Amino acid sequence: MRLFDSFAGKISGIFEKLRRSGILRESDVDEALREIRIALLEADVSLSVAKKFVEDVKEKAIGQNVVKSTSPSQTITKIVHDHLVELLGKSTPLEINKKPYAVMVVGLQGAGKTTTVGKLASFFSKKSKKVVTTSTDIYRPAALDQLRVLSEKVEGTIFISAENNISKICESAQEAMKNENADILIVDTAGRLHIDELKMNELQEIHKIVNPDEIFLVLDVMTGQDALHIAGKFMEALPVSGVILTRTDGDARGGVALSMRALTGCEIKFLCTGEQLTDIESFDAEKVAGRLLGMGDIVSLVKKAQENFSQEDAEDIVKRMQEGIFTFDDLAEQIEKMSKLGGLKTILQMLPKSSQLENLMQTDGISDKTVRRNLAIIRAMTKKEKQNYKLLNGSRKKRIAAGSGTTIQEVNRLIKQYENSLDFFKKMKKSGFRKAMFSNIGQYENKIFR
Ligand SMILES: Nc1nc2c(ncn2[C@@H]2O[C@H](COP(=O)(O)OP(=O)(O)O)[C@@H](O)[C@H]2O)c(=O)[nH]1
Ligand SMILES: [Mg+2]
Repeated sequence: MRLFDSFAGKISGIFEKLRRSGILRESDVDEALREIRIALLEADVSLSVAKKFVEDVKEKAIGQNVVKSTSPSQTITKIVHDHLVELLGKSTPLEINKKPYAVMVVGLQGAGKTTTVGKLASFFSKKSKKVVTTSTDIYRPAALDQLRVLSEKVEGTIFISAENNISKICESAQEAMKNENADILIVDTAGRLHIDELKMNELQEIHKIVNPDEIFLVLDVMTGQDALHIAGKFMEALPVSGVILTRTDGDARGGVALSMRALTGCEIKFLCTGEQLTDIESFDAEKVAGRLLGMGDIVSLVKKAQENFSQEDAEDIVKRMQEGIFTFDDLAEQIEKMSKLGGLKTILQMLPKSSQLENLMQTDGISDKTVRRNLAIIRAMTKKEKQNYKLLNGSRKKRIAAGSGTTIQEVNRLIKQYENSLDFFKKMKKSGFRKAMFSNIGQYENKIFR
């Protein structure tokens, strides 16, 4: 997620400086607070919010007598962390175990509603929920197809459509919920390019029929401060229960996320980080605050890994390795799973900021491009070759390079990586596998991808 990158860089820089300086004077703290204020303003946080934030931190710092405390830089880091959590706002967990559970998704056209409905279906489906999706966007037939296609990609999710009548659509979906014994209903709605053109009464009608447990407002962070204005308008018309921010992978600054709670009172529920179905994460103020302060985000990485790798998968790999049948096909599958985690960039971003990792990315050319090329090489192999890499002689390598649009050097490098990962796996004891995979994912990555 790039949303907070620049802000996080500045904030963690400020604290690194404090940590390095050891003894803190009152003036050091003041200087840090001044820098935090500037960083907030540069992140597009409104002046009033930035001012209040710094004043609150200062008051707390004086109250706790930071300068005289045993570890001043830690104390001030903790204070700022806690205030960031408060600023971002903790969100109440969704009660998705309630059955039936219904969600309505609203927002302007192009904000990312339909994509988000697909992502939510995927998110709930991973929690073993059976989902029904439907769309009341009767004005654009393409919108219905878009949601149908997305829904088909999510296991166990059923897309329901009906004739061009909003109440009929909602009723059909509710009927399907019963007939299919489904858990969660997600209703997509029509948007408009501008808030003033929006048919609020239509949304209110849908709200009345569906009686959803949550109304999620989808906002594109690229719209900047305007998003706050849009949120205000929606909140006047509907009991919006949470905000979902999309395009956090773009180059928007973090202002919307940092000001949403303070200025609208509305909770942020999810962050969307790309166009793929898996590019969604629950919003966790503690985690974001940790990320902002350069504490990394191992927790969410591990969570994501656990969602995508099952215990059975892990055991299956171990078994195959022990039997000596971990093939290139298995490697390809592992690589694909890694890219499901959001690609290498995302994974590296979630790890604590460290120049070592950044250097690795730049100098060793670990990139999603390399991953794709490696997959192409594996796909260009014959079945026999995938099962027994020792068959790969010069002429076969040449054919594979030509077939995958890569070079012999790249083919050789992949074979070397494969041998390395065989080694790596062999060294792992069965019981330690899952632990090693999840707690040490960065290292695992390097073995697989280098
Ligand atoms: N990069 C990026 N693109 C997104 C994200 N969410 C949605 N999109 C894209 O935004 C465009 C509009 O999304 P759509 O769901 O059709 O918006 P709607 O009009 O609100 O239903 C599509 O091309 C999506 O792929 C996101 O989090 N990141
Ligand atoms: Mg749509």
